[in-house]
Amino acid sequence: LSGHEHTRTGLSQAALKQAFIDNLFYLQGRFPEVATPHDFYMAAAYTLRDRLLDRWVKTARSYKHSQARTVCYLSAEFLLGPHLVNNLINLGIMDTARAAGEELGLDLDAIVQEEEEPGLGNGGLGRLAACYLDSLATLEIPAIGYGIRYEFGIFDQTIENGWQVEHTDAWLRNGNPWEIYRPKLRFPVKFGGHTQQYDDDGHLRIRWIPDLVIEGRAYDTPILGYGVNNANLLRLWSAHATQSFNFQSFNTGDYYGAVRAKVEAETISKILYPNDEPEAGKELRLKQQYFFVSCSLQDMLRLQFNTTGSVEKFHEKYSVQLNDTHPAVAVAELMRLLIDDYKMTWDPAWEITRHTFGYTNHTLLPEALETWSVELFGRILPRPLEIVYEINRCFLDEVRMRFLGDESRVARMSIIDETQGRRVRMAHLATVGSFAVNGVAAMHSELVKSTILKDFHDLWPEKFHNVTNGVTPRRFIVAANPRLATLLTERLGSDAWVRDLSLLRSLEAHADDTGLHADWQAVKTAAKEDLSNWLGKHAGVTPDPASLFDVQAKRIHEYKRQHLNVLHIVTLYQRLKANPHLDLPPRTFIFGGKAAPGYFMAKLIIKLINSVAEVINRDPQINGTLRVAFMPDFSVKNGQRLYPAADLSEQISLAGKEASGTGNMKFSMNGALTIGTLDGANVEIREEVGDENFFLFGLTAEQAQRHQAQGYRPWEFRHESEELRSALDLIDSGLFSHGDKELFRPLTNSLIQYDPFMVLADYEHYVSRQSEVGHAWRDREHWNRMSILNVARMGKFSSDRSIRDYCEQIWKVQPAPADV
Ligand code: 26Q
Repeated sequence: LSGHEHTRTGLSQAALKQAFIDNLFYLQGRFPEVATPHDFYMAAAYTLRDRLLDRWVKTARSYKHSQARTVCYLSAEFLLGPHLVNNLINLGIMDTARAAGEELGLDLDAIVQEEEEPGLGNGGLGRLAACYLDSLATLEIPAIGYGIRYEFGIFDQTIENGWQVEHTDAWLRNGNPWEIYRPKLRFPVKFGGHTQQYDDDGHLRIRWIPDLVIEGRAYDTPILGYGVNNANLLRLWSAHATQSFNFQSFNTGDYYGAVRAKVEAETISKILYPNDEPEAGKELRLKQQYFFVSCSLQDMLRLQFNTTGSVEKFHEKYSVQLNDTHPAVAVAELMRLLIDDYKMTWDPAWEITRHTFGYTNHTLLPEALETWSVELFGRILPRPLEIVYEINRCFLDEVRMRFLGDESRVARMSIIDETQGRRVRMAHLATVGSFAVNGVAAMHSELVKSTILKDFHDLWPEKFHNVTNGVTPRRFIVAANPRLATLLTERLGSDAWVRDLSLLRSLEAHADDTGLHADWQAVKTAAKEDLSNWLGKHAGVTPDPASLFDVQAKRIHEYKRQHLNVLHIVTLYQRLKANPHLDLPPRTFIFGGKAAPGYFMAKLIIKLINSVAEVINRDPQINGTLRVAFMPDFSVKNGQRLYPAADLSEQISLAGKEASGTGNMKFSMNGALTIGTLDGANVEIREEVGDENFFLFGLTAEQAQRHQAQGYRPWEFRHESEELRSALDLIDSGLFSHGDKELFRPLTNSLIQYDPFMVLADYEHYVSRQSEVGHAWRDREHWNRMSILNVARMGKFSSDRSIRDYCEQIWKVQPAPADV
């Protein structure tokens, strides 16, 4: 090791190798000869961690000195994906680490594969939070992510007999080298009980007497930016019984009571709810939300108080973003902390609060708007409920003043919905308590203003913004598709595109370069071979890499319309059976995605996909022209296998239902063409890549709405299309279910009678667009050109652009480079 280089911080091959061997010995207690793959992984992780900590400590010092304004991103989910590979990339030592490994006879890729990913999220919303952490650090923005350290993340999925089976995700079982436990950072959180007034030196104040106090403990994970020294903080809270509570019970002899209380307390951060829609009345979920919000706000207030001696300028120090309504109780909690703990009066507390929060909406589906019954809310959080009432009283006075005599508007806008029992509308609380509200794609933001929050837009038009989602190219190109990354860097003459994705635009000039075409196709084929081998081992299907890989990977939901995709597959199957000489290009249909464990229809869709796969894949007449594969356990890690290998990306939700989508961006960045509706960010992707490089189909949101309003009659579409009728009939015939004609009836019946997401209305257009996809695929040169242009024009969809938008439009924060 050269003199100035330190084993714990150096980035040279020699330093990495030395650190790795040291860590293997001193942390895992192993010589290389007897170490397991897991030991190697841990040694590598600790080697990286030391390097992160060095930057992290220095970043914290820089931020403190510069007194920088700080973004706090509050999210019930952070779907981080594996850390090791991302940290290697962001430190810029991928190649050095690989060489260091080779010196020791170790394969870095195998070590990377050992990592168990933290699956602390359901899907898009949680993954978005993780992309934003990466971009915040890369852009050198002082930021803290706050969330919950779930002991069990999203379940692992296997497929058994075609059905989804859920398994607990014990991601912490082998330890987590990326986090640091902060035993001194703990905050009490109250639950239940009642409130009482008391006289505090002539001031009338409220005291909350809880019947349970739980302690939140901090676990910190450093989040390093790409090619910079800034490392930000992700702080996740874990719930524990307070010591005093514990001893109290113990002293009175109630040992079992004490243990029960401990178990009850720890339940709060035990498990991530595996639904990506609210489930009604789940008390534990409300406790989780309040728990992490209260800890996070106490943490911020403490810091502010300790550094400035007051909390009066809290909103100047912090910009707090609410990732959907899950943390919206923060509006009431900040008021409570300012008034009850920091002894402020209502008006100044409200001034601070309404200048602190921004709220991001992620859904328009009415059934996915979060509400809590007043009864439950008040039982768990009596003091916050009083504050919600008071916020609402002041707010409704403002509405009445502005819209004289319009009591129906007052009822519509109230934070308390009185129409279906009394319920707290979390989106209204978030909107009233925030200085900015944004949707996650241009079209979605417009729909927010014209539908669910229309009344609020009438009142405060200037509050409403759009920030189109983005994804990090570090994970979704560099880590997921190293071959493509190498090719791009080679062709552009520099890797600057990794931090400025708009630079990919210069590829446009090479869109017809035959040399590039050959390399492009080789990169894609290699990724398809990798995926094919993986599917062979884990899905029992080994697709032909020469076939068109047609991929739909996302949570299983009726609005996302995986069943529309299935109807197309069944249609092709019938065409081929009727005409065995039909000249169809070979296609492999690949699905991936989890269903909420209680969502019957979604689980039936998984069963249908696997049942159709079973029949088609072993039909000798089909002879491999069509193949269907279900990738089990779609996760961040498995997504990284999928995106690089896709030729075609399925983004086929009913227009107006998908707020943004982010998978659409990940596929496109990796050279897949999109077949999609005018929904969410598809609209903007099509705008960027050009209509001629995008397979558009389907109703517009407006048309869909009009149809619904005029009385949509799905059965008419069934009558009018011979092919649609026979596809539905074939599913009902029992062919795919070993003769069981009833198995899929709930699905086909729902389609024919109600079809809430207008699958049948869009079927014909979808199928005909799919034929055009087939034709386009035959002209491989033209296809490659379209694929290159897709990648070249994806600059807008880097999460760096999204974060810049948030910084400028909403948070008003500036970069603060960390000095080393
Ligand atoms: C709420 C209350 C109780 C239980 C569960 C929930 C819950 C959990 C997760 C509600 C919603 C979610 C997740 C929603 C989500 O992932 N939405 C997606 O967000 C993406 C990022 O903005 C968008 O791209 C997708 O369009 C949107 O569906």
